[in-house]
Amino acid sequence: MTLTTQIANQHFKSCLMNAAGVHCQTREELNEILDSQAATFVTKTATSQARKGNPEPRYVGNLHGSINSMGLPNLGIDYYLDYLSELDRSDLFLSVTGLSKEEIYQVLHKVQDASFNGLIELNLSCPNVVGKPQTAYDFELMHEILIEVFSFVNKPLGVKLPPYFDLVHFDQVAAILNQFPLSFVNSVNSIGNGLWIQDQTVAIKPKQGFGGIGGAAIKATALANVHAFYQRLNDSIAIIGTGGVASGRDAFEHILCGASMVQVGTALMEEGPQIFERLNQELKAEMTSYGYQKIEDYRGKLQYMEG
Ligand code: RRO
Repeated sequence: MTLTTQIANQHFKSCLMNAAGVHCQTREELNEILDSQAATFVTKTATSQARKGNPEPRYVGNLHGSINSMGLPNLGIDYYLDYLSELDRSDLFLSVTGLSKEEIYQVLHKVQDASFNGLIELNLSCPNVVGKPQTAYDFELMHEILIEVFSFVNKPLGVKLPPYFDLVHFDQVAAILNQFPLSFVNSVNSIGNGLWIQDQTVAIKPKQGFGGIGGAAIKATALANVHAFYQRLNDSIAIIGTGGVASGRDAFEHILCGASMVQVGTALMEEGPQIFERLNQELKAEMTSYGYQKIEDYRGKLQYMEG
């Protein structure tokens, strides 16, 4: 029995890791993920300069779901590149973005020129920056950004996408993504601009309470996005499944839908890095009950009903 998996020629001892934004802002938090039974880590999404993010409270959650409007708090791209160059490992993920396309290019030029030799996750789907739309909902802009990015980045790079809800949108997005040598696509980021109400008041302060929804509440949407892209993307583009994973069974379903790696956000926030021990054990038990020995025995083999 093994949970090993592969993305962009990198081998991982497990298929479970953190989702960007959760337990990954400081080197101390990232070290704790490395010390856990997670396969690897992805950093908090880094911008060109450090950011404090939105006013608090900006996250509320439990095991049923979460709402956040963190506003991209991070220590700046130089901090993460320094830390990653000390680690000098090719199996770590660095998440990056910018508040404009020019900033995205600036950050990625730095990453391309740095000694970093891991995987880049380009976040095109942050829902929480005041006045900034989610890039990946503007298909023309996303296309333009990817043309420029792949003109100078030759390190393994994938994109973090927001959830889509219409089958035509999956067709349109996949037609764009298939034009590029992407190493992976990560579906999904939080569902943007939900509202969570406690008593008579919004649960978080920024943006009059509007924020990204995560956790169990979004699992069905996440599974649909993973499978829709699995059906449409070139085989060379791996899929990372994110959304609503709090048990081994949840991870099993993401893999059945086509995910090669599964990320954990809300449940990691609630339980801490020891969650990976439980999830690895539960996923192995789920696989044993179906007679599967490895991820590739069932990845993408979701069954449909006849007729
Ligand atoms: O920092 C955030 O507010 C945030 C980001 Br960058 C993201 O990509 N997804 C999210 O739910 N929150």
